[in-house]
Amino acid sequence: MKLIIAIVNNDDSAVVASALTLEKFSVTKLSTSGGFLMVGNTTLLIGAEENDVPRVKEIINENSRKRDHTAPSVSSFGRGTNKHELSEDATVQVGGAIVFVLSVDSMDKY
Ligand code: 2BA
Repeated sequence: MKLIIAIVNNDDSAVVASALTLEKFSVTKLSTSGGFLMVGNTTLLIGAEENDVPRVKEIINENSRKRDHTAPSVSSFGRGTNKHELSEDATVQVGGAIVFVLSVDSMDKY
């Protein structure tokens, strides 16, 4: 069994999750934030059999768009919590999706 961790844009998360559940994959959505832009994104947890991993990745890829995002970046400039020090604008390409695949020893449901 594998655990797929997918970080997707908030605007894509409902479509990605729906597409996965339509094909009978189970999904857990977590509200998360990126450490660089400090804006919200969505992390999906998907437990799946190893032979289903390519299809899960395909669904995520088909439903995740790349976007340019311009925002004041905090952490990349090593600055802390003083808002007056924060902003130098950064434009970065975000996504489509960041996908990690981890091996899972077991999954139990009690
Ligand atoms: P953020 O950390 O907010 O990063 C947003 C985008 O900013 C990234 O898009 C990337 O284009 C850029 N970026 C991130 N860190 C950077 C840095 N140190 N210097 C310059 N540019 C940087 P994506 O690569 O598509 O990542 C989207 C989100 O996925 C990230 O949001 C973060 O939440 C997550 N992520 C990406 N790579 C990760 C990793 N290796 N480990 C954990 N989370 C990751």
